[in-house]
Amino acid sequence: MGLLTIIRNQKRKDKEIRMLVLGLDNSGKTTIVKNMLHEDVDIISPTMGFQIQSLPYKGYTLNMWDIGGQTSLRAFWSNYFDKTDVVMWVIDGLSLERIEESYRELRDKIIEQDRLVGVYLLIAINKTDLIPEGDLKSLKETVSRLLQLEEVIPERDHWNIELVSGKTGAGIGKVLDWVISREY
Ligand SMILES: Nc1nc2c(ncn2[C@@H]2O[C@H](COP(=O)(O)OP(=O)(O)OP(=O)(O)O)[C@@H](O)[C@H]2O)c(=O)[nH]1
Ligand SMILES: [Mg+2]
Repeated sequence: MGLLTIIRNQKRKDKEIRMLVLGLDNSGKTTIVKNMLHEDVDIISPTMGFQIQSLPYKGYTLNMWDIGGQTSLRAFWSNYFDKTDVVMWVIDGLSLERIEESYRELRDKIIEQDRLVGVYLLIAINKTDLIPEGDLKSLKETVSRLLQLEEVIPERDHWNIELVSGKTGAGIGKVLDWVISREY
């Protein structure tokens, strides 16, 4: 290994990314985080406050703030905004009747917040293990159409939408790779 490579690797090792995991209650935030940590995803209860989990991933340290999504807890989300690099917004792909509520909260509490300007946004459509394979493409298109992120966040490299399953781990690697490949 050349000196330059060693220095470069060292720099990457130091790289810490702060990611807030947000979204409505029951969308699967904690399940996704536990899956990322290779922990048991079968015994999970609603998050009443928040939990910080650290994941070493491909030379980065991803500090994930898993925050409770129940209505009464949403007023406290802004307490965690400082120094955020990425927001992962989790949507329950099974309960599309709550997509309007999810979109409203995403817009009001995240996208329109001055303190989050410039932060990367990853939309994770979760619970895809319970959705027929043939419906996934149109589900992603429907969510994309509803959120219209290209209008509110013109920088195309600043947001992304992925289909995931916190239960099976499908799509989780793609999410992590996208997160670490942004410019910080
Ligand atoms: N089948 C399936 N169930 C899931 C998946 N992700 C989460 N669940 C279930 O959905 C429920 C809620 O999951 P949580 O991870 O607690 O959701 P949360 O977003 O952290 O909820 P709060 O902490 O209340 O905000 C649990 O019963 C999970 O087992 C998934 O990918 N597939
Ligand atoms: Mg939770």
